[in-house]
Amino acid sequence: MATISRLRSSDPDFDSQLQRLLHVDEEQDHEIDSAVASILRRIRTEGDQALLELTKRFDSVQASTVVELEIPRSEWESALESLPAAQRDALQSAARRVREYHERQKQSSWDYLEEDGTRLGQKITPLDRVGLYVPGGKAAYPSSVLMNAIPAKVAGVEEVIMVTPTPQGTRNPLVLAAAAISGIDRVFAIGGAQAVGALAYGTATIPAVDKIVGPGNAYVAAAKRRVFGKVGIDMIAGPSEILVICDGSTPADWIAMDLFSQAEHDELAQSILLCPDASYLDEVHAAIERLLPSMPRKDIISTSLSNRGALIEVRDLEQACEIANQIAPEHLEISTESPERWVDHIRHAGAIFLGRHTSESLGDYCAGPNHVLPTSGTARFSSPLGVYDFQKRSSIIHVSKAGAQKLGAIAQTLAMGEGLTAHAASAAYRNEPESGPAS
Ligand code: HSO
Ligand code: ZN
Repeated sequence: MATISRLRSSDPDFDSQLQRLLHVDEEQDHEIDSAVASILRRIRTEGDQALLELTKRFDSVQASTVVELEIPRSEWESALESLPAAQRDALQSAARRVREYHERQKQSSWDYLEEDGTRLGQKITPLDRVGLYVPGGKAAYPSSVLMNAIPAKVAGVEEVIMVTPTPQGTRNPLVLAAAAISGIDRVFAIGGAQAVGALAYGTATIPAVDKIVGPGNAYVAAAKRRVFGKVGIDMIAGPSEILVICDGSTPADWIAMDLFSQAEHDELAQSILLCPDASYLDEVHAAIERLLPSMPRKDIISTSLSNRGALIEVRDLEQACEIANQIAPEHLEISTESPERWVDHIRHAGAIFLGRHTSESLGDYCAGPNHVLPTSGTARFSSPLGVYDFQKRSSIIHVSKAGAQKLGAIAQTLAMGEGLTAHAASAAYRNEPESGPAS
């Protein structure tokens, strides 16, 4: 039987109860980190040979060269063809919708001309090469392949290299099919910290990438943290979260199932409901108890709900929005009449789902927006994964002869103030009215 906490925002110690509920143990495991450090060192110094040995040790995959660990495109294409038609069509529709949404995120270069002929601008360039980590085992989500690879390809990334562990040589056909439709360029059957190291440093066979994205276990996360700086990384994803604000007008079963939908990801996932109506909270509570026994992942759901879930009675929907901002959830459902009314009140959430027909699960798979979202309150300062994560900006500065007079005077003064005379002289050379070429 699932127990889920019932809280009331009017309780005198509500704030501390909420803090306890939101607390995530962020302490990093030193044993994992030092194991990862030595794996990365080996990959950096021994390259392919270390990758082969570690892949044999951790995945029981025996190969004599890393070349054998590349999964050829023909295999992903036949994985796609062998899928039941409904699966293939669903993946393709999802990919199309995700692509259409992300096309709109493309940034463009811009510039402007000043009166004296100086031109300033910003040039947008896609990253050259990106690595995508796809976990093996229970969290191998083909939908995450689409959500990571499509924005990279829309951004114009030349080469996206996917790595995925294949324990005992077992390859996941849905993941390979997703690679085939999302524009991935190469796939290697490697995983763990050793795969992250191979992508970051490059080996004789694995090309070094500029950025590594995609979720992974604690070893993968520790490896990403360690290679950050040598390459870019995406955010380190925490457990999934859903926060529902409901006015009590949505069928209780629907909301119970929305809470389950994130709880089923992980024992540490977080599902919270905020509602001003206590009797509606009773209804949802009853729906949870009634529906849970029929869920195949009932053990995970029930652990997640009892450890980190809550049904919270709030004063009104305004207060619900304030609490939502405090939590800054990964996913926020506003399941009320006229949900648009509340959007202006929300400042911190990874994705906002409006209205009773918008279940969060639609966003996980196929609505179009990205499902890689900031977790653990990081929506206060970060955003969904998008095309902009695979594009970078260069500043463009083209100063005219007249502009050099004006800017030179400013720069010289500031440079002298900093005691940097070469800076000042370099500006001054161009600051002599009759000197130098015309443009
Ligand atoms: N809700 C997850 C993404 C996902 N859901 C993948 C189903 N498959 C991200 O928080
Ligand atoms: Zn999900």
